[in-house]
Amino acid sequence: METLLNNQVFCCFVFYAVLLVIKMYIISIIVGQLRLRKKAFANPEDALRHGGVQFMRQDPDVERARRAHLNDIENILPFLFIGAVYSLTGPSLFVARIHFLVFFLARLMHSVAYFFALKPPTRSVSYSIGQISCFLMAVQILMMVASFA
Ligand code: GSH
Repeated sequence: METLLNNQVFCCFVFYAVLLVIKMYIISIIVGQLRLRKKAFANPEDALRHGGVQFMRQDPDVERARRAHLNDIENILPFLFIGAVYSLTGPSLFVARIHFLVFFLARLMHSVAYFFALKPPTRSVSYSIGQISCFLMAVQILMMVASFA
């Protein structure tokens, strides 16, 4: 662990990775709060506790927040793997930071665009920019390890 934390690129990755995980926690909290505010629960026991089984229902705002969270799971989880392995392939700190920062900002923008239903193609562009950053890291990892395959 000490050796890993002596690796500046890995520390840079950890910084952005942890920020993104915190962002996911925040979205999860928002989903919970929206459920309470809109009285739209996923389970009968929750609905019963908050007024009756009729509140086991869907709400457009809750569903939007859930989709934003799901999209984060689809994209940020792979980044946690790709970014960590990429950090260990010996890239320059400058180049690596650009990859991590671009991904971080793209995912932040994706959440904002999703929550506020920003005009298309804002969300798709954010998603694509994040994917390009991850794809570039994945290619660099493959080039590094291809000779061992
Ligand atoms: N699971 C995604 C989907 O069903 O759309 C795969 C493609 C994707 O992530 N697209 C981005 C997105 O924000 C840009 S259009 N999709 C909306 C979503 O996942 O809810």
